[in-house]
Amino acid sequence: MNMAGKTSVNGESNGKVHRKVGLVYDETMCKHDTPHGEAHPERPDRIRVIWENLQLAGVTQRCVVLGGTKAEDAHLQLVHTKDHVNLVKSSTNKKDYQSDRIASLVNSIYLNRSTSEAAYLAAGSVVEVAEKVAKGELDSGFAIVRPPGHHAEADEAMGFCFFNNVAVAASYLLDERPDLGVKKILIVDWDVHHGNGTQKMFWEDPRVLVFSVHRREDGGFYPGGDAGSYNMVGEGPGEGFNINVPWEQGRCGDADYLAAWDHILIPVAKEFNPDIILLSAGFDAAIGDPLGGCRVTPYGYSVMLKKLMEFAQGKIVMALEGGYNLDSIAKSSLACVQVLLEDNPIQGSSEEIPFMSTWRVIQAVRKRLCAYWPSLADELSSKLINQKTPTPIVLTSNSNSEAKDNAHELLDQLSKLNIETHKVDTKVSTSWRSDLSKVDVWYASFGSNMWKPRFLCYIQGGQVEGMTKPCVGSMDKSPPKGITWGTYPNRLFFGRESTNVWGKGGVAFTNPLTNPNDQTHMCLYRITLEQFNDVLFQENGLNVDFASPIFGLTALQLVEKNGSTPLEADLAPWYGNVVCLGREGDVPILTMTCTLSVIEKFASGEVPLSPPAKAYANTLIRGLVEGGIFSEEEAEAYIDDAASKPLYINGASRF
Ligand code: X5A
Ligand code: ZN
Repeated sequence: MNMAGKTSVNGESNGKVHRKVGLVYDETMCKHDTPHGEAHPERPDRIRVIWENLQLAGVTQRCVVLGGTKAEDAHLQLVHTKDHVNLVKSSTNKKDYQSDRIASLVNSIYLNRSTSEAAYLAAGSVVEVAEKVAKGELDSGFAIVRPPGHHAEADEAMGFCFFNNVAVAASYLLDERPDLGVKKILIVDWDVHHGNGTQKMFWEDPRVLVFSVHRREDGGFYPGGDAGSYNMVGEGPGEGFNINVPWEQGRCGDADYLAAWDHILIPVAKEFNPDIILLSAGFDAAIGDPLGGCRVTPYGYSVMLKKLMEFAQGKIVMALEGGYNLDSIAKSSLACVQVLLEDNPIQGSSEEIPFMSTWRVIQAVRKRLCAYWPSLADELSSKLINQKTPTPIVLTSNSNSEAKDNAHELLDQLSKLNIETHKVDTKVSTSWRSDLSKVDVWYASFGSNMWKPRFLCYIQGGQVEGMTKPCVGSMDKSPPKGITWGTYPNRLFFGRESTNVWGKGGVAFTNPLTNPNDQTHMCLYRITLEQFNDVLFQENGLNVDFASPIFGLTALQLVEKNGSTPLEADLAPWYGNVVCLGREGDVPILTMTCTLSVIEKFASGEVPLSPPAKAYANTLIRGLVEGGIFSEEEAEAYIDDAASKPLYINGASRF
């Protein structure tokens, strides 16, 4: 990259005026960590890699670099209770950070003695940048902060968040700085998780339009429940000023996000006409993110941001929220800062088209909100929602074309990323089905599938008692060719908070690692490898019309050789690991459970262990009883035991 001739700070070079972009980075925020160095995705390196990548790309010299500023209690108390502020503040003096284990399991929070300082710095730094942008000292800015903020509620830390950094900054501008003339604020939250805290804080406030696009899956995705639904539009004077775009599935990418921009956010932003935009910029919808399971590319983020720069004279304050793939967050952040710096048209294209479910969500949101925002009232054209080829991305840009060299730099970098973004499920299914229909496997089930009528839902389609929705079934609806039972030296346990099919409560997993003291009873169904794929698709909440199998012949060979094979992580976030338990005749016995890295997360509490809900547990008990394995009492005791024992790894308890 050619830095010659470019001066720092609002520099003029080659006759071109850069925008003045502020960056906050403060190493002190890296000191917030797990109490004993346990692995956690919200880790110190997140902000380090973002910063280092910006330095490497030479963009920090062209920005105004600010150190962190601690928030004032009075400002935190604009959105938080006094008790909450004091609780976070006093956490510095705790003797035993491990004692917060219970809170951490329920709320996805950990603490150490630097947590309070980092949380004050994160909130204060966003306030500082927001103030400078509102004043006009900066055109825009990016606060590279942690811990994140958007899950934090008035009186509660949750989802790795302590203070709601963006909400504090918004309230500060509106309530403490009337002199700056900020009367209307648009908060855009593109973190993959719903910004529940921000939504609550401005629920009745028409001065703040809160827009959140997030993966929701009917409440099954964190933070869960109804809060992220598109029906949550605000109340009282704030009615219509809260907009949720809740994805029904993972794997959403550039095309899905840009469709939400073009058909919801941008028209509403035009009507609302904000004085400033605060961006809850989590990068956990990025491709490769271990928690998000979506596929937004740096290019996608840059286009989303560019489209926002048409409002509020480009006064945008970005604040980091989530984002857990270090490589993805570093690249996405750089792409965004380059957009903030350079008033260039962005070119590029995407091979993607939005999912059908994306159009369904967008239409539902438009319908729910069109009474408040007339530009949402028109029906979307059927040509658009049934498109088979991507729509070119068109940007209305107010920029001139002098800055070509910079545009080329950006494009150059983006093209080097070489990220695979095609969507497998939009294609017609092909010959893989007939190939895999010729191979038999034993599918070993240890959860609800032990009850035959429930398992048959995956083959023939349908819904049994306790299920909240039906399964579509396998393409090949022939019944299993055999049924038998086996007991394996693996640890059965229950985890995660809820599922699509069973609602609230944990579901069954088995540890892929064996231990002679453990026992999981399993019901084995002899089915074809094609059907096994359809079970895998359905277990992971995917459609069954994939162009390729999720577990093909090569994977089968691998699993027989290695004992287990992880599946493509963002396709199979739940049962992402196929394990070979042995053979019955010449037919391999396969089960599906989580990966070892998810086992670690269960053991560390990052992903919760939680007991099964009644309806789900009953299904397992029925399976065990009708299979002749246990009496009802024995089956209950077996389930209770699995649900209450702590999870050990390598013989050592992590708790
Ligand atoms: C800020 C953020 C995610 C919390 C996930 C908890 N939080 N399982 O991305
Ligand atoms: Zn997030």
